[in-house]
Formats: sequence, structure tokens, C-alpha cells
Amino acid sequence: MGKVKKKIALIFGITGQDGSYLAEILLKKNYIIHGVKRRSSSANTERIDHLFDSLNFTNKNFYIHYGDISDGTSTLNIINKIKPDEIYNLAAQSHVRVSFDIPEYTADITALGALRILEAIKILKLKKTKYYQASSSEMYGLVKKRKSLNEKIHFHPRSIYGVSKVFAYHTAVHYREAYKIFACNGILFNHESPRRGPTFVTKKIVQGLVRIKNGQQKKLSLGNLYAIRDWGHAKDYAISMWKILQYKKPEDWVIATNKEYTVKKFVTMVAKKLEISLKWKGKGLNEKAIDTHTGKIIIDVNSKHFRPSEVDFLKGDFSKAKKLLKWKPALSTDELIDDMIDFEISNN
Ligand code: NAP
Ligand code: F7E
Repeated sequence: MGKVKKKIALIFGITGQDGSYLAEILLKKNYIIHGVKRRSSSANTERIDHLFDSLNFTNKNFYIHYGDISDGTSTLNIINKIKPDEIYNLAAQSHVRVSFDIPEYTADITALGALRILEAIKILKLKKTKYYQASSSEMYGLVKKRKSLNEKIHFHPRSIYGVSKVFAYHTAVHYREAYKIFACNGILFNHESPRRGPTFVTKKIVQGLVRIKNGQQKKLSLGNLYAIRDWGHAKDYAISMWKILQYKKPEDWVIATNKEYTVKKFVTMVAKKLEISLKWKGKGLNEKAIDTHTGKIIIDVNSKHFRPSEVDFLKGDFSKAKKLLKWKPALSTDELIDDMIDFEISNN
């Protein structure tokens, strides 16, 4: 019997939260992984250092290439060299708040980056290459009714990040329809993990409260405490990306937990697990939480964390993925918090 040819995956955004989990999953499935890393002044490979030996390159199934999706030529060259079976586009300027400060840059990376990859697949006539687009619940933006959102709900983005993701979403659909490329969108709701970037709200809360508990930080300043999000674990969501590309047809999928929490509830859950007793008082910019043991204010609200336009409510209906992909989240938001706290305590 001949050897089964290993599948080749190319991951843009390999150094990010999701890229690192996806690489782990695909390596276990016996894929050869190629990841694209942009040049930076520091190594920035903390999330993937356990997967490859950056000095000796001992993992023969894992390769890193310098590239940048703002650079169409290098993007095309990498895809041409590797001719992957599957391309996962997880690369983005992914911070919604930051997209208000650098809108043009965000659109270049988050919107046009996707176009550059799809155009390369088209130009190179890679008929067998499948494409995954990291679409986002931020595309829904302003929702009319506070109900679970599915694949049929229309988009009304509230930031250039959201607008850019809508562009990338429709670009994937367009290349599927016009050029028969196997292009899929995973519309992923918020997903977090110990590897989440420190300025996203869940990581900021867990890290902040652990440090406050340890006496290393005095106060945590937050923005809108009443935004509602559907928070899952990134490890579960990375599995869905692979499943989406294994489905018989290229389609678009909502991935979520279908549970809702306010930012304030998330704070309360983390504080309770850390045995910090909170008393909330005040409203709006004057809202604060006091540690009842010390009498000190440990949480306040700072307008610098507000967004010019907010997405107030996001909760996802993942019934299509559950039925057809047999995907569902293995970990609850409560278990996600446990994982994030355990990591923070052992790595602080
Ligand atoms: P992340 O941690 O911010 O990772 C983003 C990745 O993109 C990083 O590897 C980053 O590299 C890379 N990148 C940024 N600009 C690039 C460029 N010009 N060229 C090449 N690579 C570039 O984000 P994540 O949470 O893993 O999310 C993965 C994807 O899913 C993103 O597209 C995000 O917008 C989308 N998404 C995320 C969520 C969520 O809740 N996490 C939900 C829906 C959709 P550096 O390490 O060099 O910065
Ligand atoms: O904010 C509120 C904030 O920045 C969540 C990205 O992965 O998920 C993420 O986008 C909520 C917002 O995530 C602070 O106003 C309050 O309502 O953690 P976040 P996000 O904006 O939902 C989507 C699905 C993506 O696609 C994105 O790539 O929390 N909030 N106080 C705060 N947010 C932050 N960051 N910092 C605060 O102090």
C-alpha cells in the first residue's frame, strides 16, 4: 500500500490566538503546516514556540514564512510555492476599538488582505485549494431584535473593523460564485482563551483581577459594562474552522455558544472565582466596584475605552453547524473563565 499524501495547510495569522490553536489541531491530524508571519522587531512567536523549534527547525511538519497580507506579491508567491490544500485566512487588524484610530490600515489588512489571497488563488488557478475566511459576529453590528443571530440575518457593521469583515465576507462569497473557488465563511462570535491578546476585555478582566488579588495592581479601568457578548473558547472554535473546510460544499456558518453575558456579569463571575467580594455603586461614568474586604475601589469606568459606536448585543444561533457539521462548543463560558484564571495564576 502506498503512503497517504499528507494534506498541506497554509495559515495566515499563525502567531495569533486562533492560528496557534488551529496549528495544534491540524498537526494532530497529520497535516503539514505552513504559517505566515509578518516581520516585527521582537520574535512574537510565544503562542507557537511549543510547536516548532525556531533555532533547529526539528518539526518537519511545521514551516514559517515571512509575509504580509498587505503585500500582494509576497502573498501570491507564498501561495504559489506551497500550493496548499487548505488556506485559512485568520490574519487581521482584529481589534474593534483600534479600528476607529487606524481605519485605513484596518481596511487594508482586514478587507483587502482577504481579496489579495483570493485573487492569488484565482490567478494561480488552484482549483483544489479550499479557502477559509475568518468572518465575525461584528458584521451584524446594530441588531434590530435581541435574539440569537443566524446565517440569514443582515449585516449592519458599527466599526471599520466590521465594515472590513463584511467586505471580506462578500469577497469570499463572490469568488465562490464567480470562479467556483471553495471559499467559506466562519462567522465566529467572540472566542477567548489564555492566549487572548491582553487588550480584549476578557483577558483584561482576568489578568487585572488576578493582579489585584496578588497586590500587583490597584485598579482595573473598563469601558461599557453593559455590552452583551456570547463568549466561547478559542480551542473549540478552531475545530469548527477545519470542519467547515471538510464539508461537502463551500458554505457560510455561524459558530457560537448561544449564551449571553454582559461585561459586568463576566467581571462578577471572575471576581467570585477569585474570592474577591465586590459591591457595585454609582452609574455611567461614576460606576465603580469596591472590594468589600479592603473598602478600596478596584474597578472604575473610563470613557477612553468607549467606542464612537458600540455593538450592544451579540448572541449566535449555531444550529446549522450543529446539525450539518456536528459541531458544538465543548466548553462553557464558565469553563473558559476557569481556564483563563488557571493560566493567569500559574503564569503571573
Ligand atoms: P489575533 O490574535 O489578533 O491574531 C491576528 C493574526 O493576524 C496575528 O497572527 C497577526 O500577526 C496577524 N496579522 C495582522 N496583520 C497582518 C498582516 N498585515 N499580514 C499578516 N498577518 C497579519 O486574532 P484572533 O483572535 O486569533 O482572530 C483570528 C481571526 O478571526 C482574525 O481575523 C479576527 O479578526 C477573526 N475573528 C476573531 C474573533 C475572536 O473573538 N477572537 C471572532 C471573530 C473573528 P501579529 O502576531 O504579527 O500581530
Ligand atoms: O470587547 C466592551 C467593548 O474588545 C467586548 C474581537 O475578537 O470579538 C472581538 O471584538 C465588549 C465591547 O471584543 C472594555 O465595548 C468594556 O462591547 O473584547 P472586546 P469585541 O469588540 O467584541 C469580535 C467577534 C471580533 O471579531 C474581534 O476581532 O467589551 N468593553 N470595557 C471593553 N472592551 C475592551 N477591549 N476593553 C475594555 O476596557
